[in-house]
Amino acid sequence: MTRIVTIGAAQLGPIQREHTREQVVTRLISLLRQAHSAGCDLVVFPELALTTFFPRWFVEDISDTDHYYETQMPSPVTAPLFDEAKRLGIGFCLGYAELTQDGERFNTQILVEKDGSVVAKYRKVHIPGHEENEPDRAFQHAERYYFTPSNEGFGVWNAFGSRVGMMICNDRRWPESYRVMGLQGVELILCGYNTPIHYIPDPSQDILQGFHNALVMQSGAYQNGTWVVGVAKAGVEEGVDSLGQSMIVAPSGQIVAQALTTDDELLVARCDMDWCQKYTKTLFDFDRYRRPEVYTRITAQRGVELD
Ligand code: CDT
Repeated sequence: MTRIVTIGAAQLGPIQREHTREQVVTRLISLLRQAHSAGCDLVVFPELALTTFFPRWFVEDISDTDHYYETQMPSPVTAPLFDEAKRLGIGFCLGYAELTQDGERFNTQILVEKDGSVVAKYRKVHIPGHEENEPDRAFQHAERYYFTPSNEGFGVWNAFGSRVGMMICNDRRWPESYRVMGLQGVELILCGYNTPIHYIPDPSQDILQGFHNALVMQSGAYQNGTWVVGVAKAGVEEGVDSLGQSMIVAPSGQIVAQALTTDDELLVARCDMDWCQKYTKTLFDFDRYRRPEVYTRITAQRGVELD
């Protein structure tokens, strides 16, 4: 018997600064309904899916940006999304900026089951960019100012009849993210992203953004025998061109669906969770072949040591 989860990767086009949450939630519900019509069990939305990518601006007083953060989930404005998903019997994964009651700020993603219950919350571990204002840049990437890196790590949960994990954007570039979940038997990794095509510290990478996006998710999938669903917020947002190329990657590392536009677009794939075992029980049988005793540097040190 096969375990099929039909997954919709719900790429979003740009969200401009003047767009309201209500307008955005209407777009999310439209994609949700398309996914339901296509027979999806689960819809995956991007990182920071409710607002424009606000870390591209620096403000002196961070509390001036509180309106970009959610203090509860569901909130009154996102409740229609939760209600419609429950009515349709479809699950979803949603990225948003979270402001806790203790005043902590996280880049967060939640997983909601078909019955409307929140299965899991993941907070971004690898926070890229810079902490300080860098006024000479064409645009900021001040995620390290706006978000605390989570110490909660990468969990894996039983949901949708499979083992599901989450990561957010820059996490997908780090092999450790996938492997920590691989070691918990992950079968499906859900990842939202916002990736500006212009990489200011080294513009020679601009032309490679699409290649690197595919490279990391395809290798992470293959090396851990897992499905990976990468979903972009794409297109020109507030003058910044962001990568689309949302994709669904099989445990073989093959891309089975890929976005063709940089707009709101749904891609759908029937994902057989039993395909994972073709890799995790053979070439990547961790129990048989891994050598953790010689990998101790991975957790013992952060940067490069020459001695
Ligand atoms: N959102 C996010 O993590 N974006 C980064 C951009 C590169 S670092 C400035 C990414 O890894 O795609």
